[in-house]
Amino acid sequence: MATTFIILKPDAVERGLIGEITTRFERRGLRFLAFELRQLEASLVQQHYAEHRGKPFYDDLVAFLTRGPVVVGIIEGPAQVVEMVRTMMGATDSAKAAPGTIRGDLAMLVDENLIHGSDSPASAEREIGLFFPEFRPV
Ligand code: DAT
Ligand code: MG
Repeated sequence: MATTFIILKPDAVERGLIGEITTRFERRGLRFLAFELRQLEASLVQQHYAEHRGKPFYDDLVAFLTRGPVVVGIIEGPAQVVEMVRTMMGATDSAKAAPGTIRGDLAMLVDENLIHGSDSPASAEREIGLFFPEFRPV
């Protein structure tokens, strides 16, 4: 088994899509090990998205992630769970995301794209450490 990290972004919470998105993961057979509604501090979002610092969309990205509550979660699944969750999310630009994916079914913008999911096992470990410093896999 392996774990990955997700954020249901403020647009998902505002639009009442927490249940819809969560259900997709649960119906797939994946399991939440942590699931929490939180208002994020800009400093934490900046650390989380450090790889994008300096890009034209960076400031708007941080403002977006802090404009309202998000859900942060840890998902457990098979060894490929990081990739499974990324596939279920769809392409970053929701307008190009395939039907059947979360972004392809429920969103149409590149910035307000509903969900973050770790992009590699190393990112998952780093992000779980940032958002759930107390978490220890059992
Ligand atoms: P992903 O969230 O699919 O991992 P990413 O890590 O490349 O995508 O970018 C992080 C977030 O930044 C993304 O979910 C939305 C925003 N973003 C990325 N590219 C963007 C762009 N060209 N214009 C506006 N926002 C963008
Ligand atoms: Mg990313």
